Amino acid sequence: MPMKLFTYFRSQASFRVRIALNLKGLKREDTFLHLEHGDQYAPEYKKLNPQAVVPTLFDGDLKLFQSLAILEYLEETHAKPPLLPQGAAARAWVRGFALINVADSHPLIVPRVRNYLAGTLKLSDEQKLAWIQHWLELGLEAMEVLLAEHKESGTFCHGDAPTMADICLATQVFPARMFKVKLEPYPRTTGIYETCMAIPAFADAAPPKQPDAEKVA
Ligand SMILES: N[C@@H](CCC(=O)N[C@@H](CS)C(=O)NCC(=O)O)C(=O)O
Repeated sequence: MPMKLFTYFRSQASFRVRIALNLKGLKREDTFLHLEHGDQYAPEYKKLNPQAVVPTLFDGDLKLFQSLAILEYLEETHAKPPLLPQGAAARAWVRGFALINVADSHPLIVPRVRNYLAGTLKLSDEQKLAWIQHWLELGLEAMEVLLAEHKESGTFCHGDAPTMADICLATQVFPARMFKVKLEPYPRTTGIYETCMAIPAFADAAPPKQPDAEKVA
C-alpha cells in the first residue's frame, strides 16, 4: 500500500521527504495543501497536524510528522539504499550537517514567519527578502566550511552516495536560488547540489515537477 503524503510543491520540508521516498523506491499518494491559501489551517488538517504544517506522512495508520523524523523512520524501516553512513562519528556528522538546514535556516523562512514579518511587523518586500537571504546565507557559509574540512566530502557531502546531509543541502540551495542568494562563495555546496539534482530521485522531487506546481518564483 503506498504511503500518503500531505504536501505542497514549494515546501522544502516536503521536498526532503519526497527525495527520501524516491531514493528508497517507495511509492506515495499525494494530498496537496496550498499553504499560501491557508489550507494548512483547515480544521480537518489541523486535527492531523496540530502544527498546521506539511509534511505529514501516513504509513498505513501510522502518522509521521517533522521531515527529519520521517527520514529517520524511512531509514529504519527501509534500509536500502542507506541515507546514513556506517559508524557513530560519520552519522553524527551527517545529522549535524542536515540540521543546519532543518533546524537553523529553514525555520526562519517558512510562510508563517514570512507572514508575521510582513503582516505584523510591517516589513517591506525588500526587508523580507533581505531577512530570507540572510538566514539562508548563514547556513550556506557553515555548510561550505564543513564541506571543506570534512575529509569524506567530495562528490557528495559524505562518501560516494547521497545521505540525509545531501537531501538537506538540496533544500538549502533550492530556496537560496529561488530567493536570489549569490551562490559564488559556495562552490563545494553548489557543486554537490548540481550532482544531486542530476539524480532522478532528487530531480523528480523538485518543486517545479510536482503536480500542484505553479510558477516557482
Ligand atoms: N520542521 C518542520 C517544518 C515544517 C514546516 O514548517 N513546513 C512548512 C512548509 S516547508 C509549512 O507547512 N509551513 C506552513 C506555514 O508556515 O504556515 C519539518 O521539517 O517538517
